[in-house]
Order: sequence, then C-alpha cells, then structure tokens
Amino acid sequence: MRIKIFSSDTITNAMRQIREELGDDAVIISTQTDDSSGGVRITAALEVDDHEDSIAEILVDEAVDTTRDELLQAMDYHGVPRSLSDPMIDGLEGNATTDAEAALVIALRRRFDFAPLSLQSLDRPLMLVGAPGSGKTTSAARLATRATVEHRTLAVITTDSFRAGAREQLSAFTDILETGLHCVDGPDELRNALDQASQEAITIIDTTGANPFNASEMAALARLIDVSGAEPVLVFAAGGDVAEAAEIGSCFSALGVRRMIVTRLDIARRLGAAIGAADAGPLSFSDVSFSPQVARGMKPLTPQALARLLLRDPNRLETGLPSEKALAK
Ligand SMILES: Nc1nc2c(ncn2[C@@H]2O[C@H](COP(=O)(O)OP(=O)(O)OP(=O)(O)O)[C@@H](O)[C@H]2O)c(=O)[nH]1
Ligand SMILES: [Mg+2]
Repeated sequence: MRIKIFSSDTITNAMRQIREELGDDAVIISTQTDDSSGGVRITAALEVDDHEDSIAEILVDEAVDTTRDELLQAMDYHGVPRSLSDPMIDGLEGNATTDAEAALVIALRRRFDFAPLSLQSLDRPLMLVGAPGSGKTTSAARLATRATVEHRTLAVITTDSFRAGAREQLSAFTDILETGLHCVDGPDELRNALDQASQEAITIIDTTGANPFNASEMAALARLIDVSGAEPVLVFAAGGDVAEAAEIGSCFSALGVRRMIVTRLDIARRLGAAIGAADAGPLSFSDVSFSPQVARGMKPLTPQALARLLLRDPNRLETGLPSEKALAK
C-alpha cells in the first residue's frame, strides 16, 4: 500500500494531482480542509504489492537492459563485430541477470568450447602450428616444462629446419629439462622419429611458421599433420585485425585444427581477434600465455576468465605511456 497526502487549493485540483501520480486505481482515504491555507488535504492510497513488484523487477526490467548494454559496450571495445556479439547477447533472453560477468559466462559457454590442454587426457602427439612468430616454440617449451613437472616421459620434436636458430631456441629448454630434442626434416623423418618415441611419452612437435594464405606452406603443414597422426593445435597471438584473424582461424581449421592456444595476452588489450578466430574456425579455447618468459607457463582459459578479461575496464588498464612524474625525472 502506497499512501500519500495531496494539498491543493480546490478538491478538483487535488484529485487531478492524485490521478496523475497514483493513477485511476487510487482510493481516497480522507478529505480535510486545510485551515492554515484555506485549501484541501486529501489522503489517497494505492494498493501495490511491493513483494511481487520486486520479483517482477528482478525478472525483466531495465536492469537487464543495462547488463545487455554493458556487455555490448565491452564487446565493441574489443572489436567483436555486432554480427557476433548481437546474437550472443540476444541469446541471453530467459537468463536475465543483472550480473554482467555471470551473463557473459553464459553467452560465452553457448557460443564457444573451452578445452584446456590437459596432459592426462592426451592420446596422441600434440603439434603446435600457426603463423610465423605466434609463439609455437615458446608454447612447446611451456608444455615440455609442464610434462616434466608432472613427471611424464617426454619426447620433443621440431620440424623447424627452416628458420636460423630455431633448433637452438628449443634445445635451450630441452637441455634444462634434460630431455633430447629430435630435429627432423620433412614428413618421412617425422614419421621415423614418432615411431621411435615411447608410446607412454607426451610427444610435443614444434613446427615452422606457416603463412595461412600461402597454399604451398599450408600443404606442407597438412602433410606433416597427416603422417604424424598428431593433434594440430593453433598457436595464435592475441591482438590484430578481427577479420584477418577469422580468416586465419578458418584456414587452420581446414587442416583439422580444433583448438587454439592464445599467446601474448599481456601485449594485446583487445581480444576481438582471438574471439573472431575461435568463432570462424570454429576452434575451442585451450590455454593462454601472458609473458615472454617460458617459466610463467600457460593457464587454461575458462569461460569465467575470458568473461573477466572482456569486462576489464579499459580506463583502468596500464597504457605503458610514461607518467608526467616519470618524465620529470
Ligand atoms: N609478451 C609475450 N611474448 C611472448 C608470449 N609468447 C611468446 N612470446 C614471445 O614471442 C616471440 C616469438 O615466440 P616464438 O615461440 O619464437 O614464436 P614461434 O611461433 O615459434 O616463431 P617462428 O618459429 O619464427 O614461427 C618470442 O620472443 C617469445 O618470447 C607471450 O605470451 N607474451
Ligand atoms: Mg618457432
């Protein structure tokens, strides 16, 4: 029940105020003459069920629209095209929540798969593939470290006989891990190296960077995937153009890639490209790295973590620009 007192010079004016404010359902409880002003004081009441109203508000109201706006704003910041963010967020109807993070977790789970690289569940070698410089060798070193920490037998192979210093880059880590590095040149040597590796070993294969838009490089990579029977995992550097990333995701998906490690989260502020690549593949999100240091490792990317990354307030992220104080020094 809402009760309110209306004062006016005439009954007609007071009644008009009551109708405007409380509507036609208002009931008049009392009418009094106001001795001090010579006008009238009318006490009116409106029967409302506050309890039901509060539930109705929680179910569907502007608060939910605000959540939708907040999510769209975050997706816009990351450069996620509306053709992707609109259906993701529209699909939330019926899951109305005022908690943006919880809502985004629901939307992300619906649209994407999350499949962390758990060494326990591997039933075939892992082959790290991707564009030049995306972080394949560093990811191979991180996975090798993870296998060593988990006391697993390890076999590390590189097919990168192309780039100067590529073998040395990886052997610097395999030496520390006290495991050998098998360097192979071409599909036949790869097949032989795999035949010699222990069946129990976690086998990690590093590859030469492949330009996704170069047919002969992709054909050579397809052949390596084919002879090895390995699971090809895309290593994708966060940041960059969203449309380009979607094409990269599709090109590697055509070779049988189904999941993706996202590197350089520390360098990229916008995650639209990673989202676009995953969506176009489609590719599942597996792990992420966020440091040039191998020792920092990789972490599984959960829907909750991705939601939190997408909802970070851009105004509170470090810019890397020197502060006035630092410049004054
Ligand atoms: N800041 C940052 N740097 C990274 C990350 N992951 C890898 N890097 C750096 O990125 C550079 C390239 O990494 P690599 O692992 O050599 O990349 P790659 O895909 O093997 O390169 P190619 O073999 O030449 O195709 C190196 O300097 C790494 O230290 C990351 O998560 N954050
Ligand atoms: Mg490399």
